[in-house]
Amino acid sequence: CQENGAPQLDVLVVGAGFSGLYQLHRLRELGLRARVLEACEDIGGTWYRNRYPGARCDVESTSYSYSFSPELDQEWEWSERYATQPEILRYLHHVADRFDLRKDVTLRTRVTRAEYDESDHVWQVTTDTGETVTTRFVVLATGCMSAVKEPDIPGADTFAGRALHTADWPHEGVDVTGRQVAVIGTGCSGVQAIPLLAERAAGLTVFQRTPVYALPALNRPVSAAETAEFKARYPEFRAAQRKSRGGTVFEPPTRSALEVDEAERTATYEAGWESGLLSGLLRTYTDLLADRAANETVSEFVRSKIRSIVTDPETAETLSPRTFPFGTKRPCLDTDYYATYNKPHVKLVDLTATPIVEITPKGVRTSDGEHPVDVIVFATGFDAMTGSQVAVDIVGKGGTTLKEKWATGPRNHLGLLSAGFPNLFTVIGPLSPSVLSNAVVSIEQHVEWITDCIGHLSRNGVTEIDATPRAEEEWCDHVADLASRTLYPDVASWYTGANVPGKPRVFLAYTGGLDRYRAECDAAARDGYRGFALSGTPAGPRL
Ligand code: NA7
Repeated sequence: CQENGAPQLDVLVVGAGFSGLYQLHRLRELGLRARVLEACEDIGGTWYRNRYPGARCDVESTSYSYSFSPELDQEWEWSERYATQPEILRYLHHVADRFDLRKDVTLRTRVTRAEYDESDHVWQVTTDTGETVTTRFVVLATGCMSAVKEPDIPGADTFAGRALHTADWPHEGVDVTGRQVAVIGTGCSGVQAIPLLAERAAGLTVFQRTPVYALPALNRPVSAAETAEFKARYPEFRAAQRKSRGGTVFEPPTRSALEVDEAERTATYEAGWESGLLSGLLRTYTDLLADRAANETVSEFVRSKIRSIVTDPETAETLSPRTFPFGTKRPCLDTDYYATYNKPHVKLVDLTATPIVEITPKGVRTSDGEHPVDVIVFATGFDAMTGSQVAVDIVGKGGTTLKEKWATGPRNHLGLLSAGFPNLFTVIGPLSPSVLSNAVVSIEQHVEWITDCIGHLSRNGVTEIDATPRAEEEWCDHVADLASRTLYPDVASWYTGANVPGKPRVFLAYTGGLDRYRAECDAAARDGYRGFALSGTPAGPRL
């Protein structure tokens, strides 16, 4: 209950995945009243919901894990180079138990609305369980890939068999043994699921609209000796990770792909391919994401690999991306993806030649006929980056909703606060490096900045922080300017919002690197939260 006009909570955190759990831990250290609301039945966020066969991280486990606790680094052991979804979920449960986080997490509670009270500088938050909470600050830890993109295909609800989305897979699993299975979508989720579904299904038909570039993961168990060796250098590794450009540690390239001869380039790409790393190829030359001719050298290298793995030349060609440069849509890390198409019971349907007309009760109808199946797996992706935020009815100053404000694309300052929506922070949201970096490293950077900020405001009696319109405009221009120097914005992808019909076409991430971004955020804080208007008692610095 509220006493003397004080809000019930200092901070309400929305979402109990990697972001929300760490945010709660940090806020506790400040001695603040913080609580997490989570829509799902359990903690884990992305790693709770994406339980499809083959779901695993495509960043190495030792790197895709929290760095804030040296003790945690020492006690946790990863069993594989790339952890599976169940192992990552076990890790998050371990973290929740170890730091006693669960008691402040309320599950099965979806935040549906948040309205800012301009006179009291608090948010009134409403949930689908009928609860209303008054809180000074809100942190949206709702994830970049949590708003599922429902299949925009006519008749999708008429299918008489089993229909599933990769991001909403049943806990008990789905046995496809002996069944005819369709997969629609060949992004990272489809690429991971297809080889495993093919192992059990009697027949697998993959409906591909756009082929992807997939690189071999070369996943393997981690030996006890490797674990011991890694643990010994964890402190040094974590420090380097924090300083890095994308949250993974490597020596940045210094040369253009066009500066070297073909033999040298091919040898370099071979080494990148054999590294089993998502960025193994992109880290070879400076201009792969900035120059089409340079990029074509690596794009063609991957196509040559596809041709060397897939035995049927026509299938190999259909699987070869030709409409966008390598890396401008998110590459995938695979285990046996291309080789799966060599199996006689696996069929590839090229939707550019024969588009889907509708889903029928029996299966999928394309322009050349019906494909009867027992199970349809929609691997159709997400309303990425902004979907989970605009799904909440967020009402800011003057009664404007975030959805209205972002109708032509997201706007905020430093990816952290959107002008007119004070005291509402976002973790790894749009216009931050988020999806172009190791997400956990970005999450820690955001959470730590937000925690320091809230601590500063609390200590100084400041009750409201808002992005200034001018700083916001400059930030949006800066993000767009950096993106315009790359090949990213011209490509239809979820990075540009192009995968969701009607979504404005804006490049959604900061391409300047996590190191530079971190420096910009730190400098703003150091300069008394430059670019933000602080008010309350006593009034804080203003722009
Ligand atoms: P993605 O990468 O958005 O992939 C979705 C796939 O589904 C992609 O191949 C789409 O083709 C395809 N798609 C979407 N709608 C349709 C329709 N209506 N018909 C046919 N095909 C369709 O999502 P993922 O879940 O695989 O991966 C998301 C991210 O999660 C991933 O990048 C990692 O960061 C983790 P399109 O390319 O739009 O032609």
